[in-house]
Amino acid sequence: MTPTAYQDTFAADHLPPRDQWPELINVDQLGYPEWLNCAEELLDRAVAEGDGDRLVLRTPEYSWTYRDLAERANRIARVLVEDLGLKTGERVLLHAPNNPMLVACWFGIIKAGGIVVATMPMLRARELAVVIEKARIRLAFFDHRLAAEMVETRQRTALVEQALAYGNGELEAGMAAKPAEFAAVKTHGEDVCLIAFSSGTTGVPKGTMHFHRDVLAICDTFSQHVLKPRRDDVFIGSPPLAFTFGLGGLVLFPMRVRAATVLLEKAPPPELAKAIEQFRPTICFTSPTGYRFMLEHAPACNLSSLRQCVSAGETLPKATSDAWFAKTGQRIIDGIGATEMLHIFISASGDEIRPGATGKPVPGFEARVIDAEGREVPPDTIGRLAVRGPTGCRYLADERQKSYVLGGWNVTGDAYRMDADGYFWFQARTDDMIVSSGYNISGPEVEAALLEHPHVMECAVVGVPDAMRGMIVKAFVLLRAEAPAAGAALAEQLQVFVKAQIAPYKYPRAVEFVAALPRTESGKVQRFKLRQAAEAKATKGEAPRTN
Ligand code: 3UK
Repeated sequence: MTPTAYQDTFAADHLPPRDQWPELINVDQLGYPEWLNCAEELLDRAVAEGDGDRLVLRTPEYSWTYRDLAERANRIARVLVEDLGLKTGERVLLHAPNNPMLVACWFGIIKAGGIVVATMPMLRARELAVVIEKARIRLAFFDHRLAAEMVETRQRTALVEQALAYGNGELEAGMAAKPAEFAAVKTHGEDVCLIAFSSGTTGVPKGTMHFHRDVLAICDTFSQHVLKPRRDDVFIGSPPLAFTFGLGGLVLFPMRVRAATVLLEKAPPPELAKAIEQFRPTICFTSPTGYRFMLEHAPACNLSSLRQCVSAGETLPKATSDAWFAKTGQRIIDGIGATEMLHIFISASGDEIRPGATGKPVPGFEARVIDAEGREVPPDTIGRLAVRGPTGCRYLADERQKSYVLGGWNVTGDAYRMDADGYFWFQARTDDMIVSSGYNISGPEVEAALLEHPHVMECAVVGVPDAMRGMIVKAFVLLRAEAPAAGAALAEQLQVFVKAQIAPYKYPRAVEFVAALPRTESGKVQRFKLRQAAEAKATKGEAPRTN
């Protein structure tokens, strides 16, 4: 049984059995005390150590200092404890775009000994209800502009007893009646403080449970050793704080070094590029698509303030890395992370970057490539990625724990190759590998080749059923604005181009031009949707075009 300081033991009671946990390594090296409240560590300590007047959160309209944030978090903690009867260990839902009050709620909940369950602002009532039921949530804070969705959510589930809106004065009125001080609840380093739902590309969402200690661990591994932020850095980026990529990159990493962060409620690439020009941040977190679209739609924007750019969520193709380098002189830091691991565990920065490769295990983590039986394979062999470190997968009451953790290693569902120098090269999601005429083909490798073509803006490559070959490679292509008209001639041009870049058997035998690719809220291409669409077409007797 995990030691817990909590009155409500739901989280501890629903951790997977110990023998299903991944092996946690290098925890002691992090040197954390046994009792630890991560909100106190990241926020109260900043104020206590004299950094209360430093700016921490900036928006296009206003800025908050560390003290402003701490005072708001304290008042929110008091509302939770004194008005809403929060028991320690209770889960609190957050539903809002990236803004300072969302961050204040995050810290308020954790200071009060609650557990944060943050949800992407675009989630609808049906999806919110699933999260609420799974994490047994009684209390919610939300941005008042999302009120309609919250009303509908509460019609679907009766669990939420109190939902307070902010931005319209409701939560603010409760806060105004409270003093600005609140002593953080003494929590254990292994108490759960965060349940992050995996964006997953398919299936029922999985809640991943993370400890107070884990929140600091991601700051003191990837951020400290690979990103290397400084006190005077200004962070910016697009991922929602409900996505742990965004939480780390836009809140935890800056605050660990007392830096500042620019929060944008909506950050599609053109807006992100404009905000970079306006705020002159030094560190940017976004997706590969974010970088590609910034180049396409904001070529004239001044991005010269950036000194570190981080990409995650999907593989960063060499073509994107090169194009960004040509425009900004910056090599993007690619990093693979997962909700289960909380943040990035393989990456590289500076001179260590090899464009096209993800990088090497982040200090504190170990990674290897394994075969179907779980044995490590020799270098340059494609297999399944397995990783372990101070953080790891602990699903909330989910059978899938047994398939994610094998022999103490976290198996992420990614096919990878490690080269002789120890660099890890992403191949595909394991279930996205295409087998055609007996060949194993990685969709993202074909995508990387297509992206080298000047007319290709975005693309996704999947396997679709084919009577002759079992499966054929099909590319869905989104063209650049200045590309010639979509049609058979251009499709053939792309096919010839791919054959010249990579082994010809990998070329897309079918090419379909599309106006957009289906994506998850965290920005990942939903290849299963493309496969389903292609299969539906095939069964309707509409054969995919083959050349
Ligand atoms: C894929 C990548 C290739 C990969 C995440 C940074 O993406 C994050 O978490 P999710 O749970 O998805 C995990 C899966 O996404 N992936 C992520 N990064 C890369 N594939 N190259 C990459 N650089 O399939 C992985 O298993 O949504 C990323 C930090 C925190 C995160 N939660």
